[in-house]
Amino acid sequence: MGENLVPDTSVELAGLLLRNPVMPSSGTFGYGLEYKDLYELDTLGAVVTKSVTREPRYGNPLPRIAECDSGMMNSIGLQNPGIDHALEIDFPALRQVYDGPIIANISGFSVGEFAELAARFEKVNYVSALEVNISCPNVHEGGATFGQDPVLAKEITQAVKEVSTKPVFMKLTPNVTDITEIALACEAGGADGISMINNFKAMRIDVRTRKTITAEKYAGLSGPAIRPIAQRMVNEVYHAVRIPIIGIGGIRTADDVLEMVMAGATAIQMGSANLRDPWACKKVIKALPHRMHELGISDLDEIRGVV
Ligand code: RRO
Repeated sequence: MGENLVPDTSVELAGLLLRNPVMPSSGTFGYGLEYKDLYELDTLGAVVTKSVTREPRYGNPLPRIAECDSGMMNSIGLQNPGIDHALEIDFPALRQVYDGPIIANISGFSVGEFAELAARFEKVNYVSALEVNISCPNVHEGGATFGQDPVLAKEITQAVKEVSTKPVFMKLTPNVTDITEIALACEAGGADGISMINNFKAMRIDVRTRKTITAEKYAGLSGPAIRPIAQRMVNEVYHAVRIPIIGIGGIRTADDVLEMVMAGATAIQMGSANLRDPWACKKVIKALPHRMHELGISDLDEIRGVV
C-alpha cells in the first residue's frame, strides 16, 4: 500500500455496494429517528430496521433489560408498530433522514407470514434488502425455533425468495449445536447472505428477591461477552457456505471490525454498543481507515477469512 493512499473501507455485499461495512443491528437503532440529530446517518454503511411483524406488538412485560459483566440481556419480545404502520409512517420517516441502503428486518410466526411480509416490501423501492429474523429468542411461539430446524429454515428462505426480488439475509440464532447446518440449509433455500449471530439464551437472578431480573425468565445475552463465540461461529460458516456473512456479536471498536472480517465476515453490525454509546457506529467508521492504514490493510477484501 502506498504511504499516502487512504484505505478502502467499501464492501460489496450480495450486490449492495456499502461505503463501509458498519451498520447498526436490528432493534438497536429503531428507524434512525432517535439518532438523526446525533450524527449524519449517511455515514453508515447501511441501516437495519427493527423486526417488523404482521400485527403491532407491545412486547414482553417489564423489566426487559438486565445488565451483565461485559454485556447485557434483553427480552423485548418483538415490540414493533406492525407492518401497516411501519410502511406508512416509519420507513418513509427513515428515508427522509437517511439516503443510504436500508435493510428491513422481518419476523413472522409461520412460513406464510414471513412470505407475506417479504411481499409487502416489494413495492418499497428504497428498501435495498431483507433480513429475515428466524432467531428471536424472546417469543413463545415461533421465534428462534425456526432457526433451530434446518428444514424450517430452508422452507422460510424459499418462501421469502419466491416473493422477493431483493437480496435476502437470514439471521441465525447461536442457540444450536451446529450453526453450519442451518446456514447451509438457508443457502440451499436460496439465501443471498447470512446475518449472524442473534443473542444467547441466558438468565440472571436477583439474590434478594430470588426472582429473575427480567420479567421473562430467560432473556438474550449480547455484547462483548459473546464476541469470541460469534467470531468462531462466523468462521465455521465462512468455511461452509459460499454466500456472504454479516458478522454480529459484541463489536465495539475498529479492531473488533477487522477481527470479524478476518474471521470471514463481509460486513458487520453493531448492536449493544449503540445502547451504551449512541455515537458508537460513527466512532468506529471514523477510526476504521486509520487502523487499516496502521496495520497495512488497503482493502477489506485482503483480510477476509484469513484464518
Ligand atoms: O425483540 C426482541 O426481544 C429481540 C429480537 Br426480535 C431479536 O431478534 N433479538 C433480540 O435480542 N431481541
